[in-house]
Amino acid sequence: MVMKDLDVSVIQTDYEHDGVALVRGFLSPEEVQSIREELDRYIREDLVRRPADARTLEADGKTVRNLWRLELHNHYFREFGSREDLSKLVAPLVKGDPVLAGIETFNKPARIGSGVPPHQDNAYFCQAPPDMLTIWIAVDEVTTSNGPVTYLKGSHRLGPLPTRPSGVRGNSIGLAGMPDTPEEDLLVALLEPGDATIHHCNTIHYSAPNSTDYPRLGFLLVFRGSHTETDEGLKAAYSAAVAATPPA
Ligand SMILES: O=C(O)CCC(=O)C(=O)O
Repeated sequence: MVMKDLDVSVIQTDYEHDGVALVRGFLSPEEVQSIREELDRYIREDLVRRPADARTLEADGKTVRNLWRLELHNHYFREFGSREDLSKLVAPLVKGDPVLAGIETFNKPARIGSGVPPHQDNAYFCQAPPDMLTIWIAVDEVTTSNGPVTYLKGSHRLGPLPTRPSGVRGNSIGLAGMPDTPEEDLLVALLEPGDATIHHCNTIHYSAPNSTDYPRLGFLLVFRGSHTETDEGLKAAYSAAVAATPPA
């Protein structure tokens, strides 16, 4: 990422107004390649020695749907998440000192990649105030047919909405209902490798299964402001949902 080439004020304006900012060329092709190689190596060589909840598998029982907590399980990704340029970009968005809260993947493998039900991330993160975000970086090209993430622009202003357990492994809690949204308020994130979105933890989003022959790997970094605290009400709903459908 070359900070000086990113229009930080546009990112900030879009993020605050829409709850999601689209950033073209967030990472260079070399950075994307390096992430891809380390993910491949980690899955091939290390994952077997990590706890079961370091990943969620697809319905075939062997293909990775998600990797979780890479900042704990892998040195390369821990270092990546502590990059100063990231921290500088994120600080005004989380309204405080950024704390790295998670590094994960949504692999959406070819043909069997499952869908993600509509949700607000803060139903999982359970933080108050909701000064928390996700940077979603495309490792593969994201097309209309391999399961792009769709965001409801402005939905971060709705606050926490009613939830229900979804029964989906890796995404155990979803929205109880979807607000009516005009087409023009949907952002379908069609991305080239290295492009990214940055979304607020109350922005509603979802993605369809991948029935194409092309994988759609997303690499995610989650940050919060150091001032946020766990909201016990949100936590109780999340704990019940994740107990009903554990990630592994
Ligand atoms: O990658 C996806 O399909 C879903 C991503 C997601 O739920 C998230 O970024 O919080």
